[in-house]
Amino acid sequence: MNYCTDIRSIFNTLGVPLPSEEPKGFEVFSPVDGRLLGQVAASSQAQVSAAVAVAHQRFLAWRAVPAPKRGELLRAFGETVRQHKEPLGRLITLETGKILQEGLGEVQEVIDICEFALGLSRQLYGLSIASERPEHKLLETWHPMGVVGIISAFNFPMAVFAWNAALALVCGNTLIWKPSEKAALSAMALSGLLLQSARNMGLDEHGLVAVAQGESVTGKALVDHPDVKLISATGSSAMGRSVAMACAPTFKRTLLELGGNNAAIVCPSANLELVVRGVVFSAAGTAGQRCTSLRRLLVHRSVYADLLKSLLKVYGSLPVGDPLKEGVLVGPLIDQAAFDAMQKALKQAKDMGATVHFGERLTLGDAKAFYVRPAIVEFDAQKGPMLQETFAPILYMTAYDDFDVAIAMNNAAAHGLSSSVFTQDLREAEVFTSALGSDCGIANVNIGTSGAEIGGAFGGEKETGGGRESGSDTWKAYMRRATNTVNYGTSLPLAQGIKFDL
Ligand code: UN1
Repeated sequence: MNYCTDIRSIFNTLGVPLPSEEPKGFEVFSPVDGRLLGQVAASSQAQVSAAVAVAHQRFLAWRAVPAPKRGELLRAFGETVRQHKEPLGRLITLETGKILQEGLGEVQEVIDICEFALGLSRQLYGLSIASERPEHKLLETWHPMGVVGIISAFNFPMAVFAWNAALALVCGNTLIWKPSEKAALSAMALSGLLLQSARNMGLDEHGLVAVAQGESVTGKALVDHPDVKLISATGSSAMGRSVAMACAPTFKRTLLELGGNNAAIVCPSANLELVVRGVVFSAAGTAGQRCTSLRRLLVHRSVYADLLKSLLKVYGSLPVGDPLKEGVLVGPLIDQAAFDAMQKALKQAKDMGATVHFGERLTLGDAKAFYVRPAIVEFDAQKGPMLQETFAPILYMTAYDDFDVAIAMNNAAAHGLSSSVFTQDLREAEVFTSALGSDCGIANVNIGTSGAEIGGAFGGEKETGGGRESGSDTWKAYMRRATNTVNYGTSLPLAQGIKFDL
């Protein structure tokens, strides 16, 4: 049996076939109870190469399809995903351990970006610019790039692919997707639905999207292939660095959305009830395994004790457990490595004199499932593990006295993804979101650091990689820009007034 019953029944409902023969690949386990979900065949380098060749051929035709027609594929795909929201959300939960509500929320992101891409398919516009020459027209036109390689992480196994795929397809590109080997089944399901949508519309689905399964060596085959024109990668900064270095010699385009060590500043005027809700969702939600998870809480000394008391009370009784069960708010960590990294950071903090609350393993279910009570760690200053991103539910807390110092502390992290300020003081809110404030790609006011909508550009600065995905004008990253100067006169005046008479 290659796949467990739950997985077979989900794929059955979706109408996506599972490979029938015994794949000799890697195993995918559920963090929920440690059980084997399935075995997936890893793609060889030759298979990746062959898939890129097919995707390149398909691109040559796809780029000629009018963008609003390409948009219809995203409309169909979005509708199919909407119909299957529940089993898809369940699959995400089984494979990543995030609670079902969050699994469903992730599927909603897929639906939302498809709708966004459909609208966008009629708005891929360029500029017309005043030419300095008589009877000349100066234009910007946007064109598809070719095969786009998408590398995604385990923690958002569907939404991150969809942000990239929806825009890249509407822009006229074709795709090869290298998902995390920990979330291989979500990738099979979602890519299967995309192909199914294309087929149902009477489109040739071959080459529109292919999945390259496996570990980083599979990703490398994709990154190194000369016919892959853009690599959009989501994951750790270490992974992003190796992608960037591999792409540098040929100047291959990259779009990097890497980690975050996100902070929130709590000011004296903040509504503490709202702070607690925002902080707990961002810090403990998804078991601290979002790139946008809140990791550092910088609290004005005047409200520190009150806030700590409320947070300890909530953390002490947070429902941790089976993520499919209603009422549970925190599921398991993805695997033992995540648990070990968390315990290592907590030990390091303790050794440095920090006060550690909670963070212990909870014995729920199988020995191979890693459930923890999210931790709160009090430091007297920002230091040690507080300045590292540990992909686990650890909330570091420290007090500040001066708002400008708090902003400097926010900006002292190596990453620059998300940040927020909780305040009722207009000046503090404005400063935080101004050039003098947060240096992150996301700077929020009176909400947590996680849970962004798809309509905005998503990504960040510094070791977060600089790329932007999802909404706003990020579609431009999936196209190449051409400047066109058209002479509709009968003479040849040169720019800058240069005389070059023959
Ligand atoms: C991620 O963790 O890689 O803003 C993406 C959020 C989600 C996406 C997170 N919409 O938290």
